[in-house]
Amino acid sequence: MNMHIDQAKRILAANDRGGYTVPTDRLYPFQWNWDSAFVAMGFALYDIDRAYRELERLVEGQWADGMIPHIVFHAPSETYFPGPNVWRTTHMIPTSGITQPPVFAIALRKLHEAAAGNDAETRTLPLYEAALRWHRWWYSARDPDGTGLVALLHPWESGSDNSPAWDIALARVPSTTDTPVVRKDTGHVDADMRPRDEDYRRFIHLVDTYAACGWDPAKQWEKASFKVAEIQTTAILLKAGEDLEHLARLFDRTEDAIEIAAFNNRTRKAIMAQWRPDLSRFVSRDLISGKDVEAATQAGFIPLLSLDLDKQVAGALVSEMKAWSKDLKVAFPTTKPGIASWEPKRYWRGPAWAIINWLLIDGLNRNGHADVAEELRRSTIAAIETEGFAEYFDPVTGQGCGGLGFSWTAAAYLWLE
Ligand code: 9YW
Repeated sequence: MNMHIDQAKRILAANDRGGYTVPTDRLYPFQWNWDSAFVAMGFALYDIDRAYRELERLVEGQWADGMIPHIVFHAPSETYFPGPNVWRTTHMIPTSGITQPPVFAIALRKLHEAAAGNDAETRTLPLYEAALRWHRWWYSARDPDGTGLVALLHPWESGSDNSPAWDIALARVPSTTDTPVVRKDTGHVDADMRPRDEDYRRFIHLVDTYAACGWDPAKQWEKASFKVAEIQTTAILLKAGEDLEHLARLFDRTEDAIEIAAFNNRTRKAIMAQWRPDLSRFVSRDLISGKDVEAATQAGFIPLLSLDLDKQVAGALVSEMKAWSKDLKVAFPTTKPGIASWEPKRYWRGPAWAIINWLLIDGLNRNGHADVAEELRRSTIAAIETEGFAEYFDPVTGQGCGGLGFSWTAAAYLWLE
């Protein structure tokens, strides 16, 4: 048996805090939203009960308005900033006040299929209901004008915190804060690999602003100094929406299925309208300036995951992906190599991430590029087998960076191996 599989399972077991999995010890000591969705898919390969538990525990944090927060603070810890006292939310179990990419329903369908019969439906249904409420929240709170693209009010919601995609939009956010910024992350990981202090001050400025709105979505929408209709999140929402629609039909929830299909159709068209042939990528839209976000990041390729693109568009995306990956030890870079904002070790400004690769691999397979998908799969597996289950990888040297013993890297390994 492949010893790395054993190791991946051991990491997931070691990061278990009682039915939920922390991304890694100390650096991220709580339950994170999209991490748990990936982790649940990993568990689904060998422990379906534990896979369901992961999503069930995440849903304990779901708000009355349907939002599933980006962090659920099940148990106190002093090793992370910002903790519950900074977020000032009012949910029964302390949570953050923002959300994260909705991978949840993608995971749920996989769990349901892995559970195959038995009590699968009983276990899946409450989670299906939670997912549907969350998707409704996305469309009402984050697309009040019905454009089909959903907006983020905080870079943390993208899961790609300090991506160059935010440089212009985030520069408008004041770097003053009411809350002292007492970072803990740079005590765990080399500061060169992390977002800068200035980024953190702006991140916390936004948290202060939204806390002052009492976390009311309409008030936040009005007060937000950061508002980006985001292509990666929207593309994930559409794939999750397809999987949710599939489950709705399976459970004979015809009205739900019609409602979800309408979300999906609107979003499909809206994403297509963000295709930019001159860039060979899809782009986000900055809702404050009204301009395209042209920064060259991985986000522009994620629509492969949820659209059946015509040959020409898929071909252009793939050629662009190949150009970015040329000369790299580990694909796929989160920023185009060589441009001014490219920093191969600094978090979301260049490094390769196993979970992003997972989404891209699924998207490439969907769009008839199985050969490129296979190359990316091998590159991801090789990086992990060489360097271990690091948070992410320097694409130039292959070095494993950030936190170690990382849960979603372990889950990605199990899934891709
Ligand atoms: C933070 C846990 C999370 C991920 C995000 C990643 C980082 C930092 O770590 O967020 O303080 O929330 O950017 O995608 O979910 O792994």
